[in-house]
Amino acid sequence: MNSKYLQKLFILSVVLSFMSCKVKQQEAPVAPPKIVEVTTSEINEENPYIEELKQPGYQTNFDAYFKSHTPSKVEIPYETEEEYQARMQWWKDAKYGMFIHWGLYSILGGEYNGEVTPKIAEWIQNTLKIPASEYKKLVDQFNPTEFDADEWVSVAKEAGMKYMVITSKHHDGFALFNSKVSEYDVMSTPFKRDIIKELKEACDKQGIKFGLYYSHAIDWDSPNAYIGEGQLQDRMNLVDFDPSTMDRATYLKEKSFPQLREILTNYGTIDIIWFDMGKGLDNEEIREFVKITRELQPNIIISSRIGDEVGPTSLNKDLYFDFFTPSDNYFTGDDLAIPFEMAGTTNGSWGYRKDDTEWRKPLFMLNALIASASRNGNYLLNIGPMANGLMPAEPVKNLKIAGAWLKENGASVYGTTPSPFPWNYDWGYVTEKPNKIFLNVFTWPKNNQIDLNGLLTKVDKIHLLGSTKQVKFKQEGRFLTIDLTGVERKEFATPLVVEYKDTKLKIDDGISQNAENNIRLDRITSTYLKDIAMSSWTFKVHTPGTFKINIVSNEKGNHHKPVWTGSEQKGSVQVAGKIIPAHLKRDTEMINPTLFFYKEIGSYVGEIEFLKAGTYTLQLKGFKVGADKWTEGLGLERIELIKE
Ligand code: JFZ
Repeated sequence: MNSKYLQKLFILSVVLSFMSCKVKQQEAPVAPPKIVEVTTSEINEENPYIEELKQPGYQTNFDAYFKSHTPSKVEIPYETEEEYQARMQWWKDAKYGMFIHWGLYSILGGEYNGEVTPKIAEWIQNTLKIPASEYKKLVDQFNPTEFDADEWVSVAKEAGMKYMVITSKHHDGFALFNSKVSEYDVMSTPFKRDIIKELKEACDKQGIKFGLYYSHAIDWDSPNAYIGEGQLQDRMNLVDFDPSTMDRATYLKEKSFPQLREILTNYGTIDIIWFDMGKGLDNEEIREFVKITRELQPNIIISSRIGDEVGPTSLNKDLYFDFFTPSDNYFTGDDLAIPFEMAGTTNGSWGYRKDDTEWRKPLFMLNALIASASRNGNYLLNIGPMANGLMPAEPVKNLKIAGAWLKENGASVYGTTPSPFPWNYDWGYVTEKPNKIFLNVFTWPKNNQIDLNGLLTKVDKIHLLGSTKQVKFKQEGRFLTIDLTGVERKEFATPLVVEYKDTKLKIDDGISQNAENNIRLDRITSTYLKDIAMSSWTFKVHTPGTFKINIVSNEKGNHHKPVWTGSEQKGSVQVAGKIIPAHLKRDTEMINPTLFFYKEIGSYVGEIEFLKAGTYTLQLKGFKVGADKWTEGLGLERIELIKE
């Protein structure tokens, strides 16, 4: 799923670190894995962890769930599949949007009375347990005299973004729009200007689609915004209100539903409604939100966080949403039957945070965007403007740099469909348009050669996007190799256009060795049996030999405190009649170019010899795999078989 920066270096370092046994100073030297010879019948033995997996509380695997249960479209009773696709078309073509988190919390910038919040800035009221009566005093300070809607929209435009989604009301309950329903709104501030109205007009003027975030379930200003028991309690305002007397029906009736009506009535067409943190609402309540939304804005696009924010629980027959919102800042690369939108931050917070200057670079922005596009997803990149109405300068600069690349090379991103290949490549990402595929090369191959195994369609010509100069290539069977010698290399990514005359692209989707004889087994090409925690791949070997086995997995969890769960499970790799114990260690670490906060960990587990050409099956057994950052299990990316 990710372009592999330093891929070669990575492989080299795996090999070197293993050879020199210098994995980590603190740890004991690595003993060579014990390889057990078994007969074929033994390979299908019961998984040793099966009992553990049967324990109550074991979660359904997220990815397995999607692969087997996602219907081909979101089932909204009032429209056909074709109507759904037509309604989604602009959004699917757009690929890239600007998220804006702005509100009273922007005044605090992550600090209240000298105390710095340890969590995301817009949660400060909740995290630092600020009483509502105190927090509300910020209303008198909200006076963003520098705010200029046209300026914000032109930043989005220059960044190459096609839509904007802004917090009309976040969890604190404060509305950035003129609300008759609640006085806790922008009209009660010294500023007294309807920010939503101004932004909507500016977006219309500059041709940017306009969406609204609305915190429909959480509201720290309402004495009745009850969410639920257990961990969900933390999402409520327990400083001022007592959950035992909260009545959610009253909150919904008095604030959430009527405010939703306001924002969907008073500003003309709203293109997206970004509900968030809907976990805790029941199906009837969610249905009511859908009903109001569709009644007032029939063509609007609804986020999946109208229900449970990450999950499978809302994916039943009563689907209420149009696109899936995975966990923030996390890209799983799953090929879902419905499009997804990865929401990400430019630093570590959504709302403005003055102490966080670790800004995402243009390369990361482009990487996340194009990785998403190649797997049927959009990228909604956030910016948290300051209380004076200006956006922080550095992320704006970075957005514009990425935007300049898009201006020149955007044809390889906008309006494309996802990669036709089920697997990923080391050098970058594939997108498609009629009669052509685009290869965005992020990692320039050391040998100047691009491997595109799997393509059967006869290629007509290959050229750099925006140039007619032909690039040399060789096509033999399923192997297309492109010679990059002398090809102009662009900053960040170099988009190549592979053109063909066939109307339909022919792909050999069987996994095989690549042009360098290595084998790449991506998680997204695996068959995963969650009950026995087994991932398996079947692939062809045409050039036999000895291969090093390297398991690559991602850190996961909270982006401020990523964890790596690789060492928590024990299992084995079974391939070519051998069982190789797999006790994963942090042998190598590299930056995951798409995940930003989360490192990619390489674990060397041993080697395997394929004596002759043929079809083989590799099974990774004993590892629960949960690709999403909150699901339990290994954040498996891929297994690499590197030919010696
Ligand atoms: C939610 C909000 O609480 C947050 O303030 C921000 O608006 C963000 C866009 O959405 O936070 C979440 C919701 C879901 C996950 C993480 C943060 N998640 O599933 O990983």
